[in-house]
Amino acid sequence: MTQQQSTVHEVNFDGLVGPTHNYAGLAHGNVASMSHEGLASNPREGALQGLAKMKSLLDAGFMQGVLPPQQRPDLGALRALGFTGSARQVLAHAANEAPQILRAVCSASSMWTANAATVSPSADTPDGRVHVTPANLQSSFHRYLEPATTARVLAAIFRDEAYFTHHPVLPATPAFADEGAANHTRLCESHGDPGVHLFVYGRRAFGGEREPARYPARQTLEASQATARQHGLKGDQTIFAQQHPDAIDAGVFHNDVIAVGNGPVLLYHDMAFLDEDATLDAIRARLATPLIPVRVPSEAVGLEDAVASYLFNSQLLSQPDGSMTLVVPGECQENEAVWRTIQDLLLAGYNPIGEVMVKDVKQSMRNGGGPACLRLRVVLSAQERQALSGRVLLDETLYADLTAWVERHYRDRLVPDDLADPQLADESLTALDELTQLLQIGSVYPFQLG
Ligand code: SUG
Repeated sequence: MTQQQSTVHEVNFDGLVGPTHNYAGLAHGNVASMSHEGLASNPREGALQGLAKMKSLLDAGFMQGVLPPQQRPDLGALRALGFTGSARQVLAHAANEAPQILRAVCSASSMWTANAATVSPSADTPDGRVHVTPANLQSSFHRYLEPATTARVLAAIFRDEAYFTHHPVLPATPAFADEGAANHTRLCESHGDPGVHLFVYGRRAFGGEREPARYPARQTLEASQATARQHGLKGDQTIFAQQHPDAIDAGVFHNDVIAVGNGPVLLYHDMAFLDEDATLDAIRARLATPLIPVRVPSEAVGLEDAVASYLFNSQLLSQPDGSMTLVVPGECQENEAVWRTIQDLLLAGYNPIGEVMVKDVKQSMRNGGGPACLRLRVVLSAQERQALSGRVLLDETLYADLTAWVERHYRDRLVPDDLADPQLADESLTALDELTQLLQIGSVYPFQLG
């Protein structure tokens, strides 16, 4: 490793849980979202749980970034759908005529930043810049509302054109259904080394393979290939593997619900890929260092337990000594088979996973978002970190400021009926206006009320 490579680190950019966080049952095929519809949420607790996770990782020596939530309710979307009048009238009409639409435009789903974009580090791209493609999230209406603001936020933070290249969102149509980094894993020796990119897709738009029967496949091969092309990744740097359709039908709506990779380690369930052997062979053929597959068989953890516990939606993070820390949600500790499997992984000598951290992100988990959903991984060199705009890298002061901001502005209880309350829209707007100043990211929101 060269001197320059050793200053390269992965920065996890976690999404802040927004002030309208609620349980609207919006995500078909996401078992947690479907089963918690209508439950009272606690946005304040959700945001504080997210911040506490970020803070523990910072304290453990990892680099941590933060991404802002989006402006909700999205009044612009309601107006585009024909609701007219003042903000108050628009909200009232939507609540009366189309409560499902109102719920969708209030979702705080941008917290799951693993779906914000696909990012390739500069070590892998032909122009030596970090490449970013915001995901179109066209599979659901509430998430389709995110990309325009996501693109503005990412462009504001990764602004310096000498280091960062931004690509257009892929055409928002089923053929190019894209859910971002949740279906993209970079494997390498260490983060500064060139890596290979494992893109996992749920279906092919143009032809042929098996598809899930019960739930939608949210990522197409064509979308993954287009992203790889945009980033200039070549055939010897990419693997395109189909996710097992039976896993999608069991509630595994993204690959990051059934596999996680870091460095040369791929932790995965035996039902992750339709063709497990071919997938591993293709990775081995391209990876410059020996792959360390950590396979969890169905006999140890069934698909249902994998989905309920989110074992694979853990973060796998590199320590300076080469060992790795697994950051799992609290639900893993409550599941006997899963907890036993984690203990076995820690004791096994063949993999570098040496430590487990358990984090409580229940508010997010009830909508199907675990520790890994809440973060976008961006591998950055020292110069690239230096080139970031805004105050987005977490330190003690930013953590204190954000915690105080949440405590000032967030409610501790929301039920779907509260979403029509114009006061909630005002509160969110005030909170976000203050946040843009706190994070120094400029005007990234449409800020339309009135
Ligand atoms: O897209 N849930 C999100 C969870 C995303 C998790 N992300 C990753 N696995 N990377 C989704 O299904 C539920 C919202 C609601 O029902 O209110 C929701 O959108």
